[in-house]
Amino acid sequence: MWDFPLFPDRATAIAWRVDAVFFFELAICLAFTALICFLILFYATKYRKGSRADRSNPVSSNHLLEVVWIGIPLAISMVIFVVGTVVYYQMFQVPPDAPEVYAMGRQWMWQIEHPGGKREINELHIPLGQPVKLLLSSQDVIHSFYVPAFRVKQDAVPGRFTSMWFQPDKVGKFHLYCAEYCGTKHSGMIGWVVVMEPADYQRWLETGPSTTPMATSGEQLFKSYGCSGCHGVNATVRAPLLDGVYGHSVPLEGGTIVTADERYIRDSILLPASQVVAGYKPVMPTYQGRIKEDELLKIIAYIKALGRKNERVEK
Ligand code: HEC
Ligand SMILES: [Cu+2]
Repeated sequence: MWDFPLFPDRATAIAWRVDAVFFFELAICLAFTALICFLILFYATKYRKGSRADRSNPVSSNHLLEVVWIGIPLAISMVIFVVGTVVYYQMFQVPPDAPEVYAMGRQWMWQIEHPGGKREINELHIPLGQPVKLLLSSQDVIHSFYVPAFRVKQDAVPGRFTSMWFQPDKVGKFHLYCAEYCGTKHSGMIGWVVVMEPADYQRWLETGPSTTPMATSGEQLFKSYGCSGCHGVNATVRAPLLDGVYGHSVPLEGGTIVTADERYIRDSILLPASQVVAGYKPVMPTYQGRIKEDELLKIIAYIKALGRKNERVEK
């Protein structure tokens, strides 16, 4: 069978909106292409050699005409800007209740870890009709998480977190690509996003070997790396308790106030001297190069879980 789809599947609500922006801009381009072709033919005919068109008194300036050809393109480009911005905001405003899945890019695969600790490689299983937030990171070079059927794409950058979200509205298997040239086997860095009925998804989560939730593994690492020696309740070093830090504002030495998101916690661990909490001494050692990327994700998941349990406490 001759099967040549011009467009990939549309499996999220945003997919239609992205396509609508595309078709809208395409329509504008086509309209102007048609207009220009028409004018070329029209004037080429009218002023062809030997025609009796009036060539006396050529127009040298026409203010009305200039206002029109500046005004109309300006109005059109502002409309394109507004339409694009609206869709962009919809794409990047993550619903607050979306569960977080970690996706780590490395040469040349996607390692996925669900909050419950279930892991997969080059496959992401998600339930139908529910928003999912992906927290992206990279162990080596820049990768890019790209699901054409969802019309979303986001870089995974070493040394920091980026995030994306989507809400699938179609059951099925959809291509997952790395969309950033990342070395020899970049083209092999592909996989599937599998959208399942919520009940099937629940069953899928429960199959396979039992898993340790990320936050639990994180707690163990928190102890084995000696974090608890300073941040624990009974520590002798004066360090902030981390309970409740996630999602709250932190006053820093120097007067600025930041919100403790994943990025802040990550920087606090890898580059502690860059952001020192007000009232504390910069005694925390850097863990750059000592903690592996996937371990870091677990420690962060642990600190975030602390944040949900308790309100911020002072020590
Ligand atoms: C030698 C003691 C010490 C150790 C070990 C230590 N920290 Fe810290 N940590 C501190 C101190 C002191 C601060 C506050 C000053 C600053 O921001 O650097 C801090 C700040 C932080 C912050 C920011 C807290 C806030 O309230 O904003 C985080 C997050 C953090 N540490 C996580 C960790 C993790 C994770 C580990 C283990 C991998 C760790 N720390 C190991 C002493 C320590
Ligand atoms: Cu890649």
